[in-house]
Amino acid sequence: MTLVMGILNVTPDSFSDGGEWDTADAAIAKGLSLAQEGADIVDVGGESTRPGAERVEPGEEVTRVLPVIEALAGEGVTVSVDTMRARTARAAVDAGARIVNDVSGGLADPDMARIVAELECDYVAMHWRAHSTEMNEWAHYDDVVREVRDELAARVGALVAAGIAPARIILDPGLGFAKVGDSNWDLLAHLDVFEQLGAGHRLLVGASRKRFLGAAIARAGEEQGDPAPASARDHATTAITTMCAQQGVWAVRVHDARAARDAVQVVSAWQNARERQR
Ligand code: PMM
Repeated sequence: MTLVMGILNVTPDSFSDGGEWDTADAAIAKGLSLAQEGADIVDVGGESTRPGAERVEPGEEVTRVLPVIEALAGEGVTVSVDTMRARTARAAVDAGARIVNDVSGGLADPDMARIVAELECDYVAMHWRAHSTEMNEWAHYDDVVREVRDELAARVGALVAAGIAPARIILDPGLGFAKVGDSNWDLLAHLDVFEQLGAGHRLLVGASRKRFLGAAIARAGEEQGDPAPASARDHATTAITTMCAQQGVWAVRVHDARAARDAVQVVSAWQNARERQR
């Protein structure tokens, strides 16, 4: 069954939930409620990656996430840390995180692959081309599916060469990261291409509340202006979760854990009925 990764951004500026959980106590309470609502994993991040975001000081990033990770792991929650920095990854795993979720797939920090190999934890390698301040300048593709596949394959090669076990690597097409408009739909419509990459890597999809969903559900007349705001994109997100679960995606990264959990269970009930008929 597809796992639900609940998003916990301990940042003042994330694009859709920034500023809500920027004290440790509020973030811990939110993390526990995500788990209670059905998140199998809680993804704790201390650095916003929304388009245009500036980087956070490394010390500040660790200060934001560490107490939250320690407390959630102490309560038995499976925690991933959303970071591009090897130093943060190491501190987080020492504090109880079990998965390193690196939106740069190891490109932002030359030490990341080696440290993750040493930590022997699971590692999400997302497709990435550039930091948030310039990523939209890198959003041109002749064939987005082929290029993202090839670039992810190159990352897998480098990660495995650095000593990370292939079974530890989870791949993510990186929706919204150096991708605009239909590129995101092209990737979603061809997820099978990524499943076929190398040694049967698990797949993670992060579509929650992203801009391309807002554009897809915009009502007549809104297309030219602001697409549906982030807060109005949860039903669209759940539709994506349903499609991902149907395709056997390993996990979806979402803000609304309960809705995702419901969708995953509905797909599972449907698939079980199919099996019974065989
Ligand atoms: N998206 C965001 C942050 N981290 N991690 C992975 N693996 N995949 C994603 O798509 C992803 C991510 C940006 O969204 P947010 O600001 O709502 O956290």
